[in-house]
Amino acid sequence: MICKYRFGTPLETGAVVAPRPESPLPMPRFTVTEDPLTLSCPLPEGAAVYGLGENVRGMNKRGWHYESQCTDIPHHSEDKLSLYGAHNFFLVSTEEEVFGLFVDDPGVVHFDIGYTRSDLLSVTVKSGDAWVYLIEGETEADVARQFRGLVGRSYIPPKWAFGYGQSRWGYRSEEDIRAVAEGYRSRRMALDAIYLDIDYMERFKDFTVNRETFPDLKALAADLKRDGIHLVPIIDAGVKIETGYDVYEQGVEQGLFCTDERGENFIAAVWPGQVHFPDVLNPAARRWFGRLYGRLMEQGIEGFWNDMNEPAIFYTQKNLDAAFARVEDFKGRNLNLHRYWELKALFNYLGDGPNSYHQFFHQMEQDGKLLRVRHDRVHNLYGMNMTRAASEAFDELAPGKRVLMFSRASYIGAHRYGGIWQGDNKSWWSHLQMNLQMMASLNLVGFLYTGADLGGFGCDTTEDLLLRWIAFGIFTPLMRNHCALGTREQELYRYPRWETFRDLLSLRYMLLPYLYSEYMKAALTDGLMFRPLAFDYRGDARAREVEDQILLGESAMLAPVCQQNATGRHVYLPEEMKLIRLRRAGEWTEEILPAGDHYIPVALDEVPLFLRPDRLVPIAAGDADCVMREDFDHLSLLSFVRTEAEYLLYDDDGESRDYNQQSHYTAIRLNAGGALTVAGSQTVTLPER
Ligand code: MIG
Repeated sequence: MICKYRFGTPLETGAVVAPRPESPLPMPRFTVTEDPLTLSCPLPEGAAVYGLGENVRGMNKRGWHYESQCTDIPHHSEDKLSLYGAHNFFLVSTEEEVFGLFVDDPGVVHFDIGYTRSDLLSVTVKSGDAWVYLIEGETEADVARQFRGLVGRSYIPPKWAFGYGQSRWGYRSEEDIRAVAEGYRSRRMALDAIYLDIDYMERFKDFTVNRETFPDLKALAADLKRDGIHLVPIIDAGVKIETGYDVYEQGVEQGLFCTDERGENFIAAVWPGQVHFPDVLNPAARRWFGRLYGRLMEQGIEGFWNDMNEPAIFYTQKNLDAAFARVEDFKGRNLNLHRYWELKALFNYLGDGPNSYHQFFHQMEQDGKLLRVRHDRVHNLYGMNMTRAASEAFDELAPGKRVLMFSRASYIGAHRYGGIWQGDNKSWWSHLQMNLQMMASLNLVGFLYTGADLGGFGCDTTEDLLLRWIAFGIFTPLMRNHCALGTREQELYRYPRWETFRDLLSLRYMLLPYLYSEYMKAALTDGLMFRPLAFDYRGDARAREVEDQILLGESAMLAPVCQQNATGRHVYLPEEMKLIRLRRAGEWTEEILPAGDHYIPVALDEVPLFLRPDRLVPIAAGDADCVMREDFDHLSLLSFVRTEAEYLLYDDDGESRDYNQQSHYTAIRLNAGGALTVAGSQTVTLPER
């Protein structure tokens, strides 16, 4: 059951797609206080709190506080309150009951989850205006499903986007890109995408291509595509101010940029230097900006990633001018420490944050009319609307087709338009575990197409960390290895154990029938592909505490090694399971383990997969070098059958949006005696062993 409550004068954010009547009754469960608007409820001992999407710390969010304020933040340490997304949905789960709360307001919202007082949860809405939805249900999955019914179906990418992708900030030219393709292909290592970071552009100008370094993008894209590799360029939020640059000139002429307090186009600086921000909260600007993606699509591009759309701001012109004006006061003076710190701070807060968000304005659509709103009031909607602009344009530019799109910043609702990646993590072991934890939290708020920069973005990676991270990454829908300019090279073929990497990649392609089925079923039925153990084993107090294992789809549990130098790990099994040690496509060993605690040795070239009783995992041969060349018609099974297991397999052409066809499903049934029945278009046989 969902009840909707109004506080103050809420804005229409576009998060909700299934409108509901406002409840005439006061809100139960929560105590409401004003100035600032705060909703509080007791947290009983043993209650866990899940959700809040992209944030640091565990899947159970209890014991810290968080703030929805989309931020370009390259240090994902435990002291952080916000990352790039604003995902104001959580659920409180006790042994007796589950309820969820969605706070729909695009300004700063603060969540104190047992931080100030361990037995109290409180949500503070800075603006005082919000639509609040209270969702009650039987189980976590049930509350999550109701929530997704409210906010709409999750984005579905093309099937090739489930393949492996290589990225690096620092690929400077066509030669660099061809060398990466060659690095993988010459060793017969699978690869479906190479990402273009900002260096492909001409002076960081959106929708341009540097003709010196990429003389013929169209030919390059076509060549790579013949080899099963898609080129995926980045698009940044800021539009370079440069006379003669048509995107800039069109935006100015048509009045489609954000403005400052005097109504002039607002000037900030990001990679291109001075920029204007397209006012994507205005439908006309969205239409204009979205259509520009077509320029790259005409050159054979079928996927994009949207960056810097919190929006990230290095400085605003106003803040920079003010800092320079004040710096004179310090010149030639004998500065005491206090004054010295003041001087240093002068140039520290010129961009991201409250020092700039009040300096610009949008023409936001509200009830069919345009309303001038100051940015800080609607900050968390910017990234979503940039991605929405692209997504709405794709409907026209590539009708009926799927286009790969994922974003850095997001708000709830953005999960309909694209996926998100988990931002600038580091090559730290703790961030491998955070990748796992965020999969669960992000699924809960609707983002199914997600993954982290495998191997870590910042810092230098190591071969063993990369091996362990890829061993987990083969399960995440977005499987992309990405790293920062200046860090150690991270392409898998460069490492002494490249053959092990090749084998790990083959496992991804082998598992695709399962991963794709689970993704599509989760998207089409508002389900959760990744879940904490506690969701499926509700009565199990131990399961509630597990933060480094995760359920993947209906059949599998994952327990990756996340520790340096470890040759294995402790694993908790809530019930009897079959441990499958995967080595490469077609090669694995099996062992049945009783419920309880185990220490499992895991070599660097192994991937442990735990199969639940009476469950199946359909697999392909895994011998192709890209999704397009994998045979999905002739499948086999990983199975753990005590009595009988059934599995509903989903497959489709991977490109069109024609999802609701009965013919996409194949029903597989296997009993303990080994009798297999298959109804549908795929051929499934039992593996020879
Ligand atoms: O200020 O485009 O998160 O993935 O490589 C850094 C360069 C800008 C941040 C993104 C990262 C990307 C980088 N970008």
